[in-house]
Amino acid sequence: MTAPSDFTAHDELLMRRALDLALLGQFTARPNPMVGCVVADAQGRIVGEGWHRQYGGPHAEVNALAAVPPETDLAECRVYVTLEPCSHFGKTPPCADLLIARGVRDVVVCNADPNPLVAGRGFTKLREAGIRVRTGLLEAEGRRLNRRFFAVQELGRPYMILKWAESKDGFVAGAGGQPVAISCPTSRMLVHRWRAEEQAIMVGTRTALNDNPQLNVREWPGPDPLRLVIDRNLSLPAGHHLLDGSQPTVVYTNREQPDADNLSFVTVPPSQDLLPAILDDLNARRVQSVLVEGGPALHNLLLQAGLWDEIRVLRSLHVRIGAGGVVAPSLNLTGLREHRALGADELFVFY
Ligand code: AOF
Ligand code: ZN
Repeated sequence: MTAPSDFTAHDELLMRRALDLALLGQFTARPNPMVGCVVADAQGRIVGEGWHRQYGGPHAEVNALAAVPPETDLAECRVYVTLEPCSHFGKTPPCADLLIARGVRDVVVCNADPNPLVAGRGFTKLREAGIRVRTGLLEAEGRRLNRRFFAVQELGRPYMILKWAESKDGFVAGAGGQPVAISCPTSRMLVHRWRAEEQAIMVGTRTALNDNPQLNVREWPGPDPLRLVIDRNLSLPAGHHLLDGSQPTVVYTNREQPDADNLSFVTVPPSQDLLPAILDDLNARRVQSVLVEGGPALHNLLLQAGLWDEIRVLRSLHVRIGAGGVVAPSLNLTGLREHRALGADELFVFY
């Protein structure tokens, strides 16, 4: 990694632009990482930029270099790219080779690529060609942007986000699991945005039974997530939203049940641990992130297993449920990264 003092404010400004571009691939690049690239001339002016738009399509560097006017002398330019240029032949040829062939002499990067097919080889290729390569600019921002990709590459499982809404007095539902409207309309919209941002959304049996949730995205633009529900004994009644085939849904069960349209049943024998089996299945489906919407039994299970990366709690400022309600998971955590008012709620984010 390059010392932070080696980068100027101008470098940082241009790398922020590259990160902004990367985000434009949010829904289309996965399971590839989001990557942005900016080419600046000797005066530091942007002469070309691009991002990885589509899984299987050209990488950010290819698009950025294609946007540079042909008369530009790339040897005088600096290339800012948010991820280490790749060194392998995947669905596309190596970006490191392209940068070398086009005569680039100066490259700045946020993050090394954890993909074992690359993992430093991109840097080596560039340096062996005599290119100045510096890395680590806005490293934390780059990791946060691609936290789902990094989780899969480094932890071998999807990025897990636990989310719940709790009343002012710390309950998530009324007595016997009776659903209670806790969140304000602004929070509800935000939750739909969160659903669109993750590839899958998961609930446990009790929440599925009590709430009959649709787990789709209605209050925000964006794709519907894959729905995941744990239902060991196949207790969800026909006619339940999660079984309606309206969007792809996976049921994890101890029983055997044939798949139907948009509905697949994954049998996990009772002798087998459920969570590892679910993670294996999600890896096989190349799911990079899961928003776990409850209930507290599932949240507590994941908390105890250490299977979480981020926790988002919406706490009402006004709604009280009173003794007898379903108690919210208890958190004894450091790492509160965000705490703010959100309409009639407060949002707490831990990671
Ligand atoms: C880059 N620039 O914009 C991206 C990179 O199958 P492929 O050829 O698309 O390669 C996918 C892998 O390439 C992906 O897992 C990651 O390691 C890297 N992504 N690399 O130089 C890019 N998206
Ligand atoms: Zn590449």
